[in-house]
Amino acid sequence: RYSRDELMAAVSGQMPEKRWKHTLGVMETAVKLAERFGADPAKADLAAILHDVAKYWPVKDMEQVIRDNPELNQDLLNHDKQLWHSEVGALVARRDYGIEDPDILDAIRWHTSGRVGMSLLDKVVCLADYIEPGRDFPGVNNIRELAQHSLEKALIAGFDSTISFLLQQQRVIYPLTVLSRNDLIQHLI
Ligand code: DGI
Ligand code: FE
Ligand code: FE
Ligand code: FE
Repeated sequence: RYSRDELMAAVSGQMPEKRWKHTLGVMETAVKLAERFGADPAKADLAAILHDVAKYWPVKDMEQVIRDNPELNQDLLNHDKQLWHSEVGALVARRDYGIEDPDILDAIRWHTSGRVGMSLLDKVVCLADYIEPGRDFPGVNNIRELAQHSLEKALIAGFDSTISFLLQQQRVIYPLTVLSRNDLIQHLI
């Protein structure tokens, strides 16, 4: 059983200082968004601490975890390795760090691609990952402004920026990213 401090120490030891700084930014932002939009701030904090836990794992190790666990989306293996760390991270959070709360595990699992029918906590963590104070990409300030009043509109703008970037680079788009973005638009009121 890890305390929050032990969890932070264990996770920070698995990544370069720059990525840990990003994680601290996601924690701060996710808690604020949770308070603003009515998600559980304690769950947002824990999910943020762990969201990139597998980001620096060797590719072979991530691949093994995906192959050994048929409940993870095997289609990941046909797409960018950058997408693997979120589903792998959720498994690691449960297996190695004793996180059992399904809301927290889902928020970790879907923080990169989103999913169809994202929970409030999924949205908070995914958006915090886009707009934490250390992020600097074209359009990030517009997403930060949208996040003042609409979680969904901000997240759609986040996915749009990812998709536009991938299109511009003529890279493959992970279908679930598009499905998540469409689903958010279809549920806007
Ligand atoms: O782990 P982070 O860098 O904090 O952010 P993330 O978990 O959102 O990972 C985004 C990375 O995934 C980024 O390098 C772009 C890459 N990527 C490749 N194809 C796709 C993709 N991301 C999404 N959402 N959708 C894709 O199709
Ligand atoms: Fe990530
Ligand atoms: Fe993201
Ligand atoms: Fe991240």
